[in-house]
Amino acid sequence: MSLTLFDLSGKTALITGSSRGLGRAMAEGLAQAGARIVLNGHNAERLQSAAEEMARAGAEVIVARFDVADEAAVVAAFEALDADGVAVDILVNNAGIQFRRPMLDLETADWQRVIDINLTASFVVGREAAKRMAARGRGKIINIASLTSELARATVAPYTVAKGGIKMLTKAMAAEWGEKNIQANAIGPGYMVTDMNEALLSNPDFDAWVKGRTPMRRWGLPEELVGTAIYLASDASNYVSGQVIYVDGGMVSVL
Ligand code: GCO
Repeated sequence: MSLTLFDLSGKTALITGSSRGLGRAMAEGLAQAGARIVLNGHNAERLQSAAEEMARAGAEVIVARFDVADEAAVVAAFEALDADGVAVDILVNNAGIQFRRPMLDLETADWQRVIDINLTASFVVGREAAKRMAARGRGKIINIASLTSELARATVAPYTVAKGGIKMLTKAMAAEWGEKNIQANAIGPGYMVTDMNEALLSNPDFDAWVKGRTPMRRWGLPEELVGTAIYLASDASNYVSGQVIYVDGGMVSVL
């Protein structure tokens, strides 16, 4: 009985920003747990090659190309999925960008772009998914938070503010959508080996800081999010909502 709780067979998962990085790792992991995957990105070439690679590995993959920050495109994408009879049971709001600059030098337009993509888009995509989940009487929403949902680091203010907002958006979703049997939770990755962190990984001082500051003394690997993603996407978490689970080697819990 216990392991079937984690079985995602018959479920469809939309993961935004899933042609690479953390989103791609979670898409592959949810596919291995049995889910059909709706792969999303805004770069057509990267999205198509990711879908082909996953299909060759045996995953059932649908491509949904849209920019999460373009509300009209998001609405149209969900209408297209409706028309194709594709019901999204699991949403992973993963798409996000980083923009590192001290606030004294930060243009408001750059601030706004990070907020639009990393926070507002999760509300818009979440709302469109939840409308349909509510009609079906069940759904799983997994927002991707961050260590910066709890702690600030200099030079990443808009990202920090957005990720702090993601933590509270997750609780707001839990508050409003619990009665519709939608569970909304978040995963807070630690310092992970991703393209977005290339500049940090290749900086010896920052690399040493991460290893010293993390109890496990190492960076995390994208595939190390998969177990938590499967748990939050599955029946194993049907009475869990509003939570943030940090997958961070212990970093957020220690000084
Ligand atoms: C940075 C990093 C972090 C990590 C992650 C930590 O510049 O500090 O990009 O933001 O990516 O979000 O949880």
